[in-house]
Amino acid sequence: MPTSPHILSDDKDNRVGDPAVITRTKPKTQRPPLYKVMLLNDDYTPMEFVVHVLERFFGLSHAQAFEIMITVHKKGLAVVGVFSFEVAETKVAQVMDFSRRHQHPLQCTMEKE
Ligand code: TYC
Repeated sequence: MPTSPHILSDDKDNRVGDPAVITRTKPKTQRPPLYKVMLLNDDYTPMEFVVHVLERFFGLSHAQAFEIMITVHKKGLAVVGVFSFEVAETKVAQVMDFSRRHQHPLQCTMEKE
């Protein structure tokens, strides 16, 4: 059945050219939201410990880890990586737990991109 005599409908009764209807031509592929994982500077955590954390939990090379550690040290924080919610949550928990167990105040947080 046509929707109205003034609106053209296709063979599936979708209204064609009706401004009230938004039609999607491409199939919608939903991407999951991404989360930035950030490391925060403090005055007490040893630099070598931060480098070790970055190598161990983020799979960075020693050179990459050192570079990010220095950025955090100088700027106050840096993005370490971008992940799905579950992976970001796990990384934050691993870093926080490892730091606490070594009695360092290192802080790691996540934020929606
Ligand atoms: N500021 C620390 C120091 O001078 C080093 C440090 C770097 C601490 C990065 C935390 O996320 C951090 N020992």
